[in-house]
Amino acid sequence: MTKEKMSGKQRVLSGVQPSGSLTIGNYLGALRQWVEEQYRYESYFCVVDMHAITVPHDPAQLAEKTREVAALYIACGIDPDEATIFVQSHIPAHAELAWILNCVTPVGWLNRMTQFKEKAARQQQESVSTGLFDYPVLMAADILLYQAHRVPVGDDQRQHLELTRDIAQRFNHLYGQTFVIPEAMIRGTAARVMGLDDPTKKMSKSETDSQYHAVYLLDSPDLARKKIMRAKTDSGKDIRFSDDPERAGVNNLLQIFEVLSGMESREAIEAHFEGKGYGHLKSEVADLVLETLAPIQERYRKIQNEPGYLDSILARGAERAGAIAEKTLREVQKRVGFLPRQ
Ligand code: ATP
Ligand code: LTN
Repeated sequence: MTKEKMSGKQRVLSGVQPSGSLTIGNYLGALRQWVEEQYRYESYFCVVDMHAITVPHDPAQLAEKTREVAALYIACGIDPDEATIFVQSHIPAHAELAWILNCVTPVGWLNRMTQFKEKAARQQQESVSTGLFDYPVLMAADILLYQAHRVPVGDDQRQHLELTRDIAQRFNHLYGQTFVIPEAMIRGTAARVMGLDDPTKKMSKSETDSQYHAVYLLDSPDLARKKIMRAKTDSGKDIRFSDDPERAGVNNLLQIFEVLSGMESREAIEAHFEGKGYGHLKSEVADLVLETLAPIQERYRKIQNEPGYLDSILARGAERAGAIAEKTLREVQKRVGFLPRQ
């Protein structure tokens, strides 16, 4: 009997690219939800190294970053006895399913993807890879292989999740009911944490132009505080939630505060800051961020100091994930009419 049938739980799958060091944006938008929901669902969390090579990368660093991201999943609170943690490239079925899904995905659908346009615009036109264009199909394969019902991600992944649903529906329509149609799980607050240096841009781990752009989960307390104290705000004084682009910096800090403080209402938060200045807001946000990072960093160090621990988790994860992925892939191959190997 499969684990799902035994547990009767729906499945969750999500992933992060090992394309840099994890930021508080990754934590607030994605990982925190994973941790909170891990016992309610049968959870699969992968480190998507195949996605990380869709833009120029440093091969000397990729394996190390892959281990760092996996260790941070555990350090942030993912329970490796409960959830399955694995590396995408360890499971060949991801690439194999992506190929088959490519053949049911109209190019027009991919042409609409805004993340591709943004990422492609940052590179020399001639060097933009086919892999970057095809990134969302690989992501669909990641999700559909595990028949995931729910996908906890940040707001920037909304469009990719819609595409995944469209691909699954099209496949089911063409070849018969095969895939679960997954739903995105996106938080209302801090689902899009903005850059501290430029609150009009999403905070992102691969952004390296300014050293004050992002707080990384492994930043020292001094550095993290310094970055927050320097966060770009406006020339106003009021500390209020707002959609005004001019006030995006303060709004960003307030959203981080809202999530980390656990205060029940926005009115209460605004009342808490009544009559206080931006410096005060920043300093309270910094306190909360440091309180959040301390236990994560402590657990991370413990994992680093235990030789073989992480590798054993990833080996076990590949075993469990591989079994489920293989089963879905066989079914898909049968449905599209491939001759089974004897
Ligand atoms: P890259 O800079 O390499 O594109 P990234 O920092 O945007 O990376 P991803 O690996 O693409 O991170 O995303 C991992 C998860 O973190 C996704 O669920 C994504 O939606 C979420 N996420 C990324 N950035 C933010 C952010 N600024 N705010 C909230 N969630 C985020
Ligand atoms: N594209 C995602 C990373 C990702 C992912 C996934 C997220 C790749 N495969 C499957 C959820 C489920 C991003 O965050 N940029």
